[in-house]
Amino acid sequence: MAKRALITGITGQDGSYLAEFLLNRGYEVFGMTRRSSTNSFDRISHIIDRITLLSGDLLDEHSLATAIRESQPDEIYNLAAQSFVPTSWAQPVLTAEFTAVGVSRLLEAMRAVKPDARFYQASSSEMFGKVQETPQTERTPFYPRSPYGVSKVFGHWITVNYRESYGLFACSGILFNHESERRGLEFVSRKVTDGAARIKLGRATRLALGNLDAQRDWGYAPDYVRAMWLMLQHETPDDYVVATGVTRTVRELVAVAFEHVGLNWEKYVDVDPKLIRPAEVDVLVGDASKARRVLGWQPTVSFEAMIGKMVEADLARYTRNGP
Ligand code: NAP
Ligand code: F7E
Repeated sequence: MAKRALITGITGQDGSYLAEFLLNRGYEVFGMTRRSSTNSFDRISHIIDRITLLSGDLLDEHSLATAIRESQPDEIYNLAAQSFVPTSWAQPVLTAEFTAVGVSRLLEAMRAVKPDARFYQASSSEMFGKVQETPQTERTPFYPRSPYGVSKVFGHWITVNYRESYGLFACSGILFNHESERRGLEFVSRKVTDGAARIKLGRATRLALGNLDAQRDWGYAPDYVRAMWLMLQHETPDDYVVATGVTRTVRELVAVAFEHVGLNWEKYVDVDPKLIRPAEVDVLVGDASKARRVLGWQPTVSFEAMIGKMVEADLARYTRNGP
């Protein structure tokens, strides 16, 4: 019989890639979506006939229990969250409700309705924040630097706690930044590839950015959803860092994207002080040797290839859509 998976956050970047990945492995895929006045199905429109959507919200535990009851999942992937770091300063309480307490609600619903399901929590390198050691591993202490990071620390520890308290098969994947053609336009990678494409096509003349010195360990999202799945296939539940092991500055990211369209970025980019964060995570670099050793996971797409794909997709989108 086909395995069944329930994905919260299926309309997001990772949710859409994970749904495709699981469909390709013969899974029956259920996705939880929340009601809005206009739907946000762009990333899943190509597979919408092959998945079952269930209505639910991380704020509403009853809806989570109903989604689990209706889907009877073997695996639950909790990818839903308020995931944009700057918004977490503007809406800290809502961020905590979604990104922190929402994890407790989902775990409680699973404990009550389907305790034998396997659970994946989308934890984040933002938990390392002001890093206590380099590179960061599963044993590096957390020091989050935003309400988002603080909320993710809660989500991580409540997942570990439910594993230890109730014996649930619950894993926390500590994923470093991962990007793609489906990344939201507000995140720096996509903002830059979209900006380079628009400037190349004469649709914009300038691109405003914040801190160009920040350093991130950027990987490709389809590689990272494979790691989520591998965690739930292992015989024992555990926590894993998923990263490339290479860090780059935002400035390097900008240079690679603009170079791809044959432009010198320094002529087009402005630094806008309004985009500087109240507290910054200066440099992240992950050590994924445990995921490599135990799960056999490794990234397959280089940073340059990923940025190239993203710029090409943005150019194609504007060319397709006309002036
Ligand atoms: P994303 O594109 O922002 O997607 C977030 C998803 O969460 C969307 O489907 C959104 O639905 C849903 N959502 C938000 N609030 C919700 C609520 N109250 N109830 C139900 N659904 C809700 O994020 P992503 O990049 O795919 O990331 C997936 C997960 O991994 C997130 O938890 C993120 O924090 C975490 N993470 C991401 C990265 C990364 O680099 N991408 C790294 C580490 C961890 P709508 O479409 O309705 O808004
Ligand atoms: O910023 C700097 C900014 O917003 C990266 C989320 O998926 O990954 C993501 O969080 C860096 C920061 O991602 C702009 O200051 C400069 O240092 O793309 P970002 P993030 O904050 O690292 C983690 C792992 C998650 O878990 C999150 O959910 O880029 N930066 N100029 C800028 N950032 C943005 N957004 N916009 C700028 O104009």
